[in-house]
Amino acid sequence: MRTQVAIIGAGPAGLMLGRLLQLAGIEAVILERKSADYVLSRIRAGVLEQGTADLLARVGLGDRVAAEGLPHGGIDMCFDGDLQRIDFTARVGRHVTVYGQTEVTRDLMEAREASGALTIYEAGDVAVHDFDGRQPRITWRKDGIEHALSCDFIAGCDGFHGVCRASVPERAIRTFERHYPFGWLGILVERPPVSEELIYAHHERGFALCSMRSLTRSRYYVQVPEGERVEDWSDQRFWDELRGRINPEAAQRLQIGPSIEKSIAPLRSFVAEPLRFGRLFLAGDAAHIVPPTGAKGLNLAISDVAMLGAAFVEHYAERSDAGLDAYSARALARIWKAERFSWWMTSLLHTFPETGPFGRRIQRAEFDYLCGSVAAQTSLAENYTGLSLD
Ligand code: RFL
Ligand code: PHB
Repeated sequence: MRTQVAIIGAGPAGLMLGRLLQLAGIEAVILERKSADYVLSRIRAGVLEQGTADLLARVGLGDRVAAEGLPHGGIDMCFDGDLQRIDFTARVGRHVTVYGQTEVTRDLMEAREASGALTIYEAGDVAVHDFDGRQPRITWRKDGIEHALSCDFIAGCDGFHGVCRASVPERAIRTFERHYPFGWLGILVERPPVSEELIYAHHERGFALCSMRSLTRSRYYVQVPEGERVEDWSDQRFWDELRGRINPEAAQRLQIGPSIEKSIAPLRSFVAEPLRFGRLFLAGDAAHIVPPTGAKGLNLAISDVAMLGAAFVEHYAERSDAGLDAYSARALARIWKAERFSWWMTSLLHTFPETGPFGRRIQRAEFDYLCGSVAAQTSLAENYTGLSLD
């Protein structure tokens, strides 16, 4: 079997890249370790930057996000119960859209299936070969049979624990990492959200976030120490903790109910450099991780493949490798800015073991500065709604 671009991973990065290539008449095969149902059942990100929603529309998938997505013109920042709204529309003339990653994935999967393009789910033991030569190859096992695919390029869109980054020789790659000694305990509940917009809250007991998936379904998070077990968190314990960390008006309005999903996600900052190894390109979580506090993970995966897709189109349609040669540096410039913003939001809003009384005063001063400065609000709004591709 042969194709032009072999894409490893059917998450948002792999599926969006597949869509961009397909619209340009470039052949691609997607190989995914899990089943389609499993991929769709993962509850992850919920906020789309304006550029991400715009790209969905540009690739012909704008209808459902326009009908069901919730445009948000701002967020609330809360510090020890004090509230400050950051008005995105007033500050930068842009907004974000609340639309779950599950829905983005579903839209891309359905369009791909309808187009007849090939996705191989439940592909085991995927291995990438010869990407430093002219003719890369992929092998995998399915239903007990060994398969092989040769291609011009490999796109490693296989997430943080994928095989692509792990296949690069250690001397060719440099990684940068920051570990946070806490995680987010999140629950999903079939109740209307506590507020029209998201509330990001700092409290001495830790961070809390009030988010949503729709007008009837809410998503809430609280910071928990590393090593905490979901089994130790009854719904009641979660609600009590959340109520104690957000502003009293919101705590009073909060509609609670039985959780329909409950899980703990670790927090990490991670970047791999470079993003290109011969004919292998990394994109999305395969190349970088941000803590979710800036709502950047999914958006960064999409902006990476917007750049990579354009570079492949340039290669095939214009016979120019300028885009492919520039991809790593161009994508990393944007990735590091999103890393900085996500780290900054995390540092402002969480309680760290080493924070201490001085650290808390600094966090308070940062919040007070944000409240009193249009420039600081503009900076937050500009980053949250998404920086331009260059
Ligand atoms: P994905 O979505 O992880 O997709 C990678 C795909 O590759 C497959 N795969 C393989 N396939 C074949 N062979 C192999 N050897 C393979 N190894 C892996 C995987 O099964 C998967 O389908 O990466 P992508 O496309 O880069 O998209 C990135 C986003 O998914 C990610 O950045 C965000 O979801 C991050 N994230 C969150 N971001 C937010 O902005 N807000 C959140 O609330 C939020 N919650 C989360 C998250 C990520 C989580 N992870 C990765 C553990 C919660 C969790 C639990
Ligand atoms: C979510 O709704 O899951 C969500 C929203 C904003 C974030 C992180 C997660 O910053």
